[in-house]
Amino acid sequence: MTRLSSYVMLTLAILLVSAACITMARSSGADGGNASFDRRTRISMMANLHTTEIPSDRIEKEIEEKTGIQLDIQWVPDGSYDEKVFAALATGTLPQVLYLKNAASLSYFRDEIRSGLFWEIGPYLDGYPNLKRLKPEVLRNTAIDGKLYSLYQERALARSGIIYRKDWADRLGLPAPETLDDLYEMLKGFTYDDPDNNGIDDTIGLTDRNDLIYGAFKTISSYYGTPNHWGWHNDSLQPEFVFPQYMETMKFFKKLHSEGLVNEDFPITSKTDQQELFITGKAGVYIGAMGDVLSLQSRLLANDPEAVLDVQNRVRGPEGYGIWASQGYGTVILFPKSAIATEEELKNVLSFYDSLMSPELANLMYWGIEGTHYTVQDGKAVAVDAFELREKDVKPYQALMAGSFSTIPGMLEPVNTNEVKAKAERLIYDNESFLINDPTAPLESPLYNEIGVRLNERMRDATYQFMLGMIDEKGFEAEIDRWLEEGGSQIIEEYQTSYRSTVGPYLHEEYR
Ligand SMILES: [Ca+2]
Repeated sequence: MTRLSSYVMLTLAILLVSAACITMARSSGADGGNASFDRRTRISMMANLHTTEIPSDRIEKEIEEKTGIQLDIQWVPDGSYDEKVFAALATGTLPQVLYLKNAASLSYFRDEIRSGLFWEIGPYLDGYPNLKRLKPEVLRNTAIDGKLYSLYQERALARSGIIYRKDWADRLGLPAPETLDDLYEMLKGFTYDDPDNNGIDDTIGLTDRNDLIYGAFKTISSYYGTPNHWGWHNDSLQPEFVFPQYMETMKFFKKLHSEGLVNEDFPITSKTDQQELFITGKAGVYIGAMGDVLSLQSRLLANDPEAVLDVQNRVRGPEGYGIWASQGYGTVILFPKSAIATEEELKNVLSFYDSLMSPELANLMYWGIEGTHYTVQDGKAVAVDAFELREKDVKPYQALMAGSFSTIPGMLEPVNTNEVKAKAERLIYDNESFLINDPTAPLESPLYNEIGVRLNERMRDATYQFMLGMIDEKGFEAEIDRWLEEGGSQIIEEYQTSYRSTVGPYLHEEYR
């Protein structure tokens, strides 16, 4: 059974207990399969609706006017999106353009894509001035067997960094942490040197939570130069936890824990509780998504109007700078062969997407109509203060975009009135100059798909046990041996095979 069919079974099971499956197709000429459908001037698509209301067609009409293409958009609510896609697949009624629900959906579709249901578009991209700006490292992550079948919706590649109490650091004469030693000294000072100056021993350095990826661990591991999920060692792909840098990261956390510089129960702390320690002035360093600084700041200021926050991303480790990269896409856009019959039609659709990636149309889709949905101030966009209007007219169309700010020069940046949030945005962009990519993102291991999550849970537990001092290095190595025996060796072998068979235009040596 393919992954998709097992997923369909699961989805059908969910459907049986689901009371209603509502779709919101606005039938503005829903003649997708009709002979009168002019494939040169009409494009049909199925798109994910993240808002509760049926969108207005104001932006749609503008796009049609500027591109000369009539759109048939079938909006499907996010909650029933996958079911609707599977139904269309099963009944052979896919539109010309299919947006998947999210990045994870792509893995369910791998077998269907391999079987030839969708156009391979990689060879065409260079012919389009805007489409060819899509990033190779992100395209690579969406490729299947080294071939590219989709355009992507952009997401920032690396959001992580350090958010810290600038007022505390200034009081103790500590600089912004530029090395792991600086960071350690800051955590120590924030714990033992009364950074809030109340004469009471009531603060700690780091607040962390029960998450090795989105908590502090993975970001610190990047500073140590640990590979992102998997890495190369002696011409072999290996999981991150066999690398010495991973061990160094665990030792760093073990030290923080044994010296009381982090909340003692961080392996079981929720995100809410982690943030609570920060916004109540009990902890001075938060490591994770730097964009969180805006909400952390507003909640902290409510408790302590004198508090000052700052953000930092460039922390130099033994191997220089590094930060783990996400896959860089929110979802992908596929082109079903059942609805696009010829290469000429495919080129017509790609040409439409090339137009959508022009600054004029990208701003229209992202911001709306100037004067109605936004204004321009010093070359930046300010959204009008009319949330419901923007939700109804504009927000649904953002989900139709290919690319975004980093791939469309001339797209209007938002005016950011909050200084530290604006800095966080700049540092998120700066992170892109020293990314650590996951080399297995475009690869496949059938056994990993089957048992990888369970196998890795044991390594996650072993990681916490090491940091809490419950097992030592030998104990951790024993866990690695067990991991190898219970399937890890085969997973390594399968990734090797997958790598050898997919080296292609989107899998250059340079990504190693
Ligand atoms: Ca104190």
